[in-house]
Amino acid sequence: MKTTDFSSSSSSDRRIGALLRHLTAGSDSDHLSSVYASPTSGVTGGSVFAHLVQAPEDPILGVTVAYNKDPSPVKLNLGVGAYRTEEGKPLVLNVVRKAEQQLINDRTRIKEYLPIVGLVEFNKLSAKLILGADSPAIRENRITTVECLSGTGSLRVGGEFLAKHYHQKTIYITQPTWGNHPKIFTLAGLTVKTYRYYDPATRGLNFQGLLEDLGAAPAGSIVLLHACAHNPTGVDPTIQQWEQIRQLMRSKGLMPFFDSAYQGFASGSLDTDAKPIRMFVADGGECLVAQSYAKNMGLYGERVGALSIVCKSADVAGRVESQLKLVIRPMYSSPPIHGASIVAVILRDKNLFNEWTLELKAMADRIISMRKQLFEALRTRGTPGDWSHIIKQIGMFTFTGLNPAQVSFMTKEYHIYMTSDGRISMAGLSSKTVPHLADAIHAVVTKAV
Ligand code: PLA
Repeated sequence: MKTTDFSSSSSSDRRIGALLRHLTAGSDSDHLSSVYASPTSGVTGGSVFAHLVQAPEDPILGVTVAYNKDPSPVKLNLGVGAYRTEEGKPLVLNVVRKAEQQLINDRTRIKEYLPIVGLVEFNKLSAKLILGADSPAIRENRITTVECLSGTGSLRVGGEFLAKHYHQKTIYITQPTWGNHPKIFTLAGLTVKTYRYYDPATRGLNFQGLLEDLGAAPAGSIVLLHACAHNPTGVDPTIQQWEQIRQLMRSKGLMPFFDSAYQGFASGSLDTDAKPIRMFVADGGECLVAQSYAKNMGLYGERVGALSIVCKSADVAGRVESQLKLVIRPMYSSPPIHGASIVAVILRDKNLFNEWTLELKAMADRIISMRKQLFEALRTRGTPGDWSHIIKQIGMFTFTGLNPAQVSFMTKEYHIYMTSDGRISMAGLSSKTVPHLADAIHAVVTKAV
């Protein structure tokens, strides 16, 4: 009999295996499997996964699953943040169609693997887009940018890099935040804590609480900042407040990690929405930025994004990049070509770029107009309560203040789908559907569910 020394194995399964072999000397693997198998498994037809419980749907993407099952003709999906036209249809931007046509017409294009860091031109152009063409970090070549799988992938790669190489393992995220943030960073190997951000009483920023919590965070802690259009609250600090946040964070050596999922969607201007990030870069300090092209270029399913790490010197940036490659290679090896190529075509061409900014502004303006229409519709109905936050909040979402019971009533009675925290995606509304939503909100708040 072949003897194997399992004594150094840390796995209890392996130790049990060794013990069984010992007890059943001369046994074959059939004998072992009969001991290992659960009573219902194997040839009798049961599954080795039979013990699994049904996992809950994702709190955001699960809303779409429920919506898709609803046969009602008046159903409305205001769950996931996905832009819809006035006709309620998903939108592929005209510039994206043009860029794709260019790519298809170019017979020299090939499908070889990209490098681990992705499409190099895309990376350069993405850094320029978020930091500004005149950024000192770009001029001094002390930034590394890697293409990642949209915003989520960029956050995850950045999180794992920090967990491996940064001395502080705690990341502070806003209370509340996008539901995926805590999961991404926990799985990346960081410890997640929250800082106060939103004040339900004013439906605005709890600036005092924010300053207190960041002021009390241990020196060097990582702080996740929503660059603009905070999800889910739609509440952003003013530029003066950003400056105070910057000063506090720099004085304590807190590490800024920006999540920029909505550049251009808050104000309609790419430069205005990138301002908070540029303030942190202008002071010469280090930071991380996760960028997504899902919303602002409508490339949701193409999964295009970038992670940039701004360093103190070109030398450090080069070593950071070498380590990022070690994070990426075993995760997904290298990123996809198509989406990043679309972005590169648009960002490199002056005319296409200008056309994009116009289409982006049109999307942002339509969302702003939905805010006004919904606010007016509630006013016309005399709906009790102050609904001015609908027009004050910015970006894709309104944090209505409706509670889970009220949301559930609206789904059941009005076929309106939204996340249970009362967030609605304004981008999913149209002039035609505003009255239906206003009727539902009016009904639910006057009913005292
Ligand atoms: N960061 C924030 C703050 C987000 O809101 C989202 C997407 C992402 C990152 C990730 O987007 P990406 O990976 O597609 O680039 N939030 C959406 C979608 C729009 C989602 O939950 O996946 C939302 O409805 O909240």
